[in-house]
Amino acid sequence: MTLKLGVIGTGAIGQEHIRRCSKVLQGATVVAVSDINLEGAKAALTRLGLQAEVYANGHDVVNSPEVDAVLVTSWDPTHEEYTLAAIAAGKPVFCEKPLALSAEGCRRIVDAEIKFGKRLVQVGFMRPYDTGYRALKKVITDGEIGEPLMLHCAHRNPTVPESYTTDMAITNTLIHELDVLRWLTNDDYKTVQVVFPRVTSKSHARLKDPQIVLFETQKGIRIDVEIFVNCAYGYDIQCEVVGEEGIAKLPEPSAVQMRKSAQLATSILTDWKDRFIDAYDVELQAFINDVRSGNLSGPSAWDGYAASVAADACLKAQNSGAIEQVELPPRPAFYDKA
Ligand code: NAD
Ligand code: NAI
Ligand code: ISE
Repeated sequence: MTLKLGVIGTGAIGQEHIRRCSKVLQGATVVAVSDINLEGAKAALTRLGLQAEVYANGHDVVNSPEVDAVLVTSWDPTHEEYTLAAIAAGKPVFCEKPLALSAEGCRRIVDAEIKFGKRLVQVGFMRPYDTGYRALKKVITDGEIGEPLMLHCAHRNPTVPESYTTDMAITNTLIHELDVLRWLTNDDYKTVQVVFPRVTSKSHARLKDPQIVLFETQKGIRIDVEIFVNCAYGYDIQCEVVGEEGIAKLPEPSAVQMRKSAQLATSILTDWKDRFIDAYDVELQAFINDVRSGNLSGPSAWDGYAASVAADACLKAQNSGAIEQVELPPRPAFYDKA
């Protein structure tokens, strides 16, 4: 039976996910959408050549009898409300990152899901589905570089809009590393400090850019992540793991190398949509398949919560300048893998 999806939020990634669920992936169809920008939602469907019910309110999407499962792709501050509504309706929900704007908000989702008694939530952390990150994890778990000691990472966007502020470097951008590095190292964060270098002239008054975030993990691994969202030159994700016996680096996206005009050049992508296009396909196909078979297995509400606990500590560290503790409670047995 085809899974009927309702999508809340038809902006950049909402449109991408509607396109892939309708035209690329198997086993699903989009039957309803909503956006506070109603005309934008209608225009998106027209552009994609699709027909679906358009609702003015996201709760109408959740509660429509036509909708089997929900995708939340609206702005970050709306995620908690719609995810809680989907759980209340007993419907599976794929929620884009962050699951909520605070650990407290994520905890409300975790508690609601446990009370419901069955996993309903998958968080849109797509990097664990990326072939490069998967290959890097295999090198580590196969013991090829020995125990990891240090990680050097960078998360660079060419530019961000004026609405993007200093805290969003953590809650909207670093949140990907907060999830994927836990997964990669099979470890949890212990402390964090945020350091602000000289601000780029390409930023604005409400955004300190770049930032350097320094972690110590429970096992004693040291991690540095550079977040630089006005780096100008491209969309660039770096991750280098220094182990006891060698170094493993996240592969670069494949690109043709050119010798031309006395230069050796390889182009760099400029958009997250292209950098992780395959990972988004794989994560959403996994969600569709898991909902149809009745058991969700992707990034869980607990993973969303764990990332947000670390994010809250990063926000505190941004303001204090001090080394802050990351205190993650033990994981409930409910989230143990079957
Ligand atoms: P966007 O600004 O293009 O889209 C946001 C949409 O939300 C807009 O269409 C806006 O009208 C709508 N919206 C805002 N408030 C609303 C409300 N109250 N009710 C209904 N609709 C509302 O942003 P985007 O780039 O598509 O990002 C959307 C979400 O996806 C964000 O949470 C972002 O963090 C996440 N995202 C994830 C990735 C990823 O790599 N996983 C990439 C991009 C964005
Ligand atoms: P966007 O701003 O392009 O789109 C968001 C859309 O949601 C807008 O159209 C907005 O009108 C709509 N929206 C906001 N509140 C809403 C509400 N209450 N009900 C219905 N619609 C609402 O943003 P973008 O880039 O598409 O990001 C959307 C979400 O996806 C964000 O949470 C973001 O963090 C996440 N995201 C994830 C990415 C990833 O790599 N996993 C990449 C980009 C975004
Ligand atoms: C965006 O929302 C994403 O999730 C992208 O993957 C990230 O690189 C970017 O910084 C965010 O704004």
